[in-house]
This record gives sequence, structure tokens and C-alpha cells, in this order.
Amino acid sequence: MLGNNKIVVVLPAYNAELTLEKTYREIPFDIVDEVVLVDDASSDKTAELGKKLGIKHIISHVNNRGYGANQKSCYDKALELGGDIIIMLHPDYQYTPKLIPSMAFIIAHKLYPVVLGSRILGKGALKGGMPYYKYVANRALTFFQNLLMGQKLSEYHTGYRAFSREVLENIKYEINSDDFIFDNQMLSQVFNKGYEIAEVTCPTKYFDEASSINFSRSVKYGLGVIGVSLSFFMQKTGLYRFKIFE
Ligand SMILES: Nc1nc2c(ncn2[C@@H]2O[C@H](COP(=O)(O)OP(=O)(O)O)[C@@H](O)[C@H]2O)c(=O)[nH]1
Ligand SMILES: [Mg+2]
Repeated sequence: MLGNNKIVVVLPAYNAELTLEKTYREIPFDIVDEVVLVDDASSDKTAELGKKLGIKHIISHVNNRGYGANQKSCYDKALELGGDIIIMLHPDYQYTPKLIPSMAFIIAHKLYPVVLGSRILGKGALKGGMPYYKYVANRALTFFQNLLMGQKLSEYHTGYRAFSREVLENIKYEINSDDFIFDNQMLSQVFNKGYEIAEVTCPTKYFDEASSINFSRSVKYGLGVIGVSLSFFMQKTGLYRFKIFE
């Protein structure tokens, strides 16, 4: 708890057996109340390991439904558990759990209702081994998206995100894509509702188990980001109405 806020950490997992324990052990349990692990039909022993570690809330998808679908299960469960502050952390040990208190405090003190751990603030991304093409694409897509959405984030693509309960209750994340573009749709929904987003500098590590998205999936994601940005712009200017922004 932080004040009267129940803190729930959600771990959207896919083949995270090699990194789950390391990630889990660094979660600051002095303030974190509940951990939710959603296993998207991994081919390794992610769910079994979760049980062994003592994670109370484990949801196993019967079929592989995708990263967006995984997060839908995460947030549904976190809300059901009565979470006031919900923090999504990838169980691939790419982002440090040690930032959870900082992110949670910003929300608990009602400074901002959403906080992102940014790899682009500071010089962490390239130093941490982010592939150069991903870095350049990240910067270019972020520039384009800021322009069309009238915002000034350092990046829209981090996998480290904290939300207040109110935000999750007020955006329709359930109608978003089941694929990676879910993340980007969600941030555009947050901005569409007029919420502000804070960012904290976050170190990142790239190693084999922490990064599996290949070039062609990245291209698909990049095109999706352009689509989301254009949709937001058209919605705001009244040119068209999109379901995700209703
Ligand atoms: N549910 C689900 N998650 C996936 C799938 N592929 C990757 N992920 C997860 O999506 C997140 C981001 O993928 P990752 O390969 O780490 O991307 P990168 O770190 O940005 O290069 C990680 O938490 C992965 O476990 C999938 O097919 N289904
Ligand atoms: Mg990763």
C-alpha cells in the first residue's frame, strides 16, 4: 500500500521462464500488494515457475492470443483485485522493477495519472544495447506521433507503464488490438481523454531473452503507430470518428 492505494503489478508473460524469477525477486514488496502473471500459452514453463515463486494470481491463456490480449487479461484482473495503481512490467528483465516506487508515488500523490518508464530520456537506450534500427525508428515514430497528437513524450513504445485505476476504468482498452499496437492505442486513448502522462528515465537492457520482436514485426508495429497517430488527428479535427476513442 502507498497511503490508501493498493498497488498491483501485472506481468504480461510469453516464454519468460529464464527471466521471470529475476524480475519477480526485485519487485519492492514493501509497497506492492498483488502480482498478476498472465501467461499467453508459452511453450516453456513460465506458469509453473510462477506458481513455484508463489505468485497468487496466475492466468493462463489456452491459446496464444498476443501481447495486447495478454494485457487485457492483466488489467481486467488488476481492476477486479481492487488495484488503485496498476503497473505493467515486462517479465523479461528488460526494465528494472526498482523504479516501481517512484512511478507509484507520482500517481499516489495525484501529480499525474499515468507514468511511463522512458528509455529515451537520458542516454540509456543505446547504452543498454537497443538495436540501432529500433532506436532510429523509435525516434522517428515518436516525432511524427507527437506532431499529430500535439504532445511531447520522449517515446510511446516503452513496456513499463503505470496507470491509476480511474484511467483504466475510463478508456476502452478492451476494444484495442490483441497485437503489439495495443500499447500505442492505449496511450492515444489516454491523451484523447485529456489525461496527462509523466515520464521517468529508465535504464534498459537488451539481451536475447529480453527482445524477440524481429524486423518484420517491428515494421508492422511501425505502420500501426502511423495509423494510430492519423486516427487520433482525424478524431480530434472531427474528420472521422473511431471506436477506440468513443
Ligand atoms: N502475449 C504475447 N506476448 C508476447 C509475444 N511475443 C512477445 N511478447 C511479449 O511482448 C513483450 C515485448 O516483446 P519483446 O520481444 O521483449 O520486445 P522488445 O523488448 O521491445 O524488443 C515482452 O514482454 C514479450 O514477452 C506473443 O506472441 N504473445
Ligand atoms: Mg523486451
